[in-house]
Amino acid sequence: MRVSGFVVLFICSIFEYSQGQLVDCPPEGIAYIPHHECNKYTICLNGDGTEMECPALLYFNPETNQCDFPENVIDCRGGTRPPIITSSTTENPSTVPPPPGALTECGQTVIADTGIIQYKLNQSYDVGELCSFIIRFESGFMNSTVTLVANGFSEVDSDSITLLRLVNGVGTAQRLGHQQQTANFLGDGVIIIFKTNSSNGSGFQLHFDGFMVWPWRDPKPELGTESIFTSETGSPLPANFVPYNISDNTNNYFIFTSGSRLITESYIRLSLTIAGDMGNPTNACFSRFVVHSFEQEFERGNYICWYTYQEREYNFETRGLLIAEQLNYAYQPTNTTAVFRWQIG
Ligand SMILES: *[C@@H]1O[C@H](CO)[C@@H](O)[C@H](O)[C@H]1NC(C)=O
Ligand SMILES: *[C@@H]1O[C@H](CO)[C@@H](O)[C@H](O)[C@H]1NC(C)=O
Ligand SMILES: *[C@@H]1O[C@H](CO)[C@@H](O)[C@H](O)[C@H]1NC(C)=O
Ligand SMILES: *[C@@H]1O[C@H](CO)[C@@H](O)[C@H](O)[C@H]1NC(C)=O
Ligand SMILES: *[C@@H]1O[C@H](CO)[C@@H](O)[C@H](O)[C@H]1NC(C)=O
Ligand SMILES: CC(=O)N[C@H]1CO[C@H](CO)[C@@H](O)[C@@H]1O
Repeated sequence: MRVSGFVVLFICSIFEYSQGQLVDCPPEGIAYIPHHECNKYTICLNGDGTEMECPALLYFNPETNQCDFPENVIDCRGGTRPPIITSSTTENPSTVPPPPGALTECGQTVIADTGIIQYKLNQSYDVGELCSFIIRFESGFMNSTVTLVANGFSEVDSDSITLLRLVNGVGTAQRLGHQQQTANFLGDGVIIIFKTNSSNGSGFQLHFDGFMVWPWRDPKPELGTESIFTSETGSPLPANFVPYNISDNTNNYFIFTSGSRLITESYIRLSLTIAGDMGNPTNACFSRFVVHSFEQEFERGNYICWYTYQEREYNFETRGLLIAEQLNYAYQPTNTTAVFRWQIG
């Protein structure tokens, strides 16, 4: 999937000119305001307007707030529309419709280089909410920028987005929120976790945008499976691993949450039974399992690996979420299988 993203720059101007006329942004929330020139429009974000331009040959359609084919934009004739009168009180949506292709549901995973995640934008979130998304870059290893375009986080939830980059496993954590609106990293993908402390705020929209680091290299996406279990009841759950592949590393990621909503007084108990041979002749642990936990902060797990056939059970507990990863290192035969069991409460 490919979502043609647009980047909203935080330009500190309250007003934008539109054909000699001031565009008056509503003081709060998001609004899309059409322009006299049909291929332009203004995005207002909490009172700040940024003029945007549609991709070539498309016109902004105020009925859908999207760039559209000219034949669908009835108020435009010959590239212009009649002067626009805007009022700061007309645009005050209680929910903001997501852009096309945006991820909006907790637990979604996507394979794309560019896209939008919009969750409860201008809609209240709940106390202890927990929502995660997995992005794997379609073109493989990318230089990616994740930008928090809009958010209504309250002070106690000021840094409520955690990004975990994926690069041969779960890498370093970065926070996004009031302090920091942009993160730049190299990797094969990213896990995005939204976690709240209060019910005082509203959600967010973020954009991710990847660029090839080595454009001359063949695109080679990271292989593996990825799943977020938000409301599973069945246990045991066999892991659906992409098996060992002699020519490629395969990295499989599993995220467990107790529903999209964290039950703050409860723990998730996860047990992981691994059977097989991870083929680590030097104990280098290239092929391995790792279980990370996340309560307030991301806690890196220890490597689990061995080199002769074994069957072992591991138990983990968290009130936040658990991320289990299985890495199969190419050129090193493994034949592991794993079964997850869990209990909430
Ligand atoms: C990645 O992108 C950032 C921002 O565009 C840039 O500053 C940085 O040099 C890039 N890094 C690489 C390795 O291409
Ligand atoms: C929630 O509160 C805890 C404890 O005060 C704090 O450590 C954590 O950073 C807060 N989380 C967010 C998202 O602000
Ligand atoms: C919500 O905000 C109010 C102030 O606006 C504050 O008094 C209250 O403690 C906040 N509630 C939570 C759960 O953070
Ligand atoms: C193993 O990896 C190669 C190279 O990416 C791919 O063409 C092939 O389909 C993979 N085999 C399996 C069984 O996934
Ligand atoms: C796979 O597992 C079997 C035991 O079921 C073991 O005997 C065998 O050596 C393993 N094969 C590889 C390639 O690791
Ligand atoms: C549900 C919700 O939070 N609605 C808010 C959307 O934003 C406007 C201001 O732009 C608020 O007035 C609403 O309360």
